[in-house]
Amino acid sequence: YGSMAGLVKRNPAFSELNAEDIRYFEGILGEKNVIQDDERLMTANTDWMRKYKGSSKLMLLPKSTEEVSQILKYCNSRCLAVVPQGGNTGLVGGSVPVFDEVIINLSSMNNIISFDKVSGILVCEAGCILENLIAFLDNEGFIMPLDLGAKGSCQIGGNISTNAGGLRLLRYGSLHGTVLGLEAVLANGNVLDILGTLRKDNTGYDLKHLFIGSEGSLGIVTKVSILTPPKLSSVNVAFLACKDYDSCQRLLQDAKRKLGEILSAFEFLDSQAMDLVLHHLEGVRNPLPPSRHNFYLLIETTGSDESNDKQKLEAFLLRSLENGLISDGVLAQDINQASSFWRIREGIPEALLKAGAVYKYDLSIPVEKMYNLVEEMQDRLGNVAKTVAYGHLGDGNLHLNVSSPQYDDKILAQIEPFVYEWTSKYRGSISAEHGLGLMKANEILYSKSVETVQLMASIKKLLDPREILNPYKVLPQSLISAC
Ligand code: FAD
Ligand code: S2G
Ligand code: ZN
Repeated sequence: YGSMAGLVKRNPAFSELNAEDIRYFEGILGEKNVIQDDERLMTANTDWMRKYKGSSKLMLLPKSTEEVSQILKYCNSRCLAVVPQGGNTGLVGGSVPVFDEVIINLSSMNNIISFDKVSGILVCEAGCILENLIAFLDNEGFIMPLDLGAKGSCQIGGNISTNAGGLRLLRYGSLHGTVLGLEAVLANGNVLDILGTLRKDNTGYDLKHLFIGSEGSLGIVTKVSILTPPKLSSVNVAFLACKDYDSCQRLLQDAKRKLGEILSAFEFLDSQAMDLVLHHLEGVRNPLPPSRHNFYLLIETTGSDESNDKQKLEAFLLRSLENGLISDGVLAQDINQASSFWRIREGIPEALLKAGAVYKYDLSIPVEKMYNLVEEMQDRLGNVAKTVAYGHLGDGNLHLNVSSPQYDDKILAQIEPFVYEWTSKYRGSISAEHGLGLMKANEILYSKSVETVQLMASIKKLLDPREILNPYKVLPQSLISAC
């Protein structure tokens, strides 16, 4: 879809990069960490969906907090805008430049600093890839409290900066609960060390929460301390089919009661999502005999007693079949089958990308209403595009995606502002877990009051007075410059 520069104007207060800047950065980082190569810049300028494309001429690869501090201190003094970048898997245009912002990529800061096997507290650098942390902890008998389809590329610093939700939030909660502390570098180069590893610390304002979900607009997260749960021995995964959405949401209520403490994930996808995955992903098949199933559920339980947990889940499935809440279901017999069920759910974004243009909406909506929006959206679109619905039903988080062979402004006009107005009418959130980025910076008032956003803008102004950190993102430009 190319550059979004048409939607925003480059801030004339920002300087343009010059040869002296490059020399300075090479002096502190070494030439090989100052990237001007077109190929690598092309990748770093383009988001995962290939929907947002910046025109940065420079990517920096700092190896330490000290180097990040020197970079920001210099950029702040030169009024050079920057965009912090982790794994670049963000889906709202937040991780790539809009114009020529300098890209500060954290990939080289990927060391594990400490792990306490008694408390399960991990301290690591922000550039650690989520999948690598999962593997490290697996050896120690622990797991990460979050898991998402982008685990192979996304970094813990990016997860924190987007307050990523993911597939395990239902059981382990949000990063606002599991992150115990962090280290961040502010726009002026000051290093904020709130890298505490205490479960309880009530000494003053808990400032780490400002950075969790701030999408690189308040500072660059350089280190993290996070509480990791022990890895439990019995994990069971069931793949179920329901004849209607009402059954799905009633099953969720049942699962919370009847599976209770062992429930660890409750994901849903509709038949359009299933069709896309089967059509676009190699080697993926529907574990249930195709029939008039309209909805699929993936339920995972995690506990410490294999026989008890399996028996509990089997009894739950049997009861759900008898009372008609599910029309079919299969319990994974081994880890491979469990992974094949997860592959269906986690593969949907990739299948959507292969299907053509995608319009992504990540919404928190009251569970009982959720599918009404999907049906109304499909009515509005008719046959010019397809609605695809899936998501973390357990968290009331709908991923409503509209798929069409090519991008078309007329389709967008059918979706926006309708989808935001609808969500706002039900007091939902126009961004459940992906953040606002560039895509929704001007839509925040559908979910937050003007006074609230004005306070956010004044905090932004306090921490980043020259607005060099990830400009044009998260908050409406008008409100920031009005401060
Ligand atoms: P990036 O995309 O590089 O950056 C994201 C934002 O954080 C940008 O605004 C960037 O400026 C900022 N940032 C990055 N690193 C730092 C840092 N160290 N300090 C300050 N700011 C920083 N998201 C979910 O919440 N739940 C899901 O289930 C989920 N599933 C996904 C599945 C797929 C296949 C894909 C492609 C994406 C998915 N996402 C999901 C979205 C994305 O993976 C998350 O937002 C993730 O947390 C981004 O991490 P990242 O390291 O790629 O960050
Ligand atoms: C998920 C991924 C992004 C999307 O799969 O849970 O967060 O909306 C999403 O395709
Ligand atoms: Zn998600």
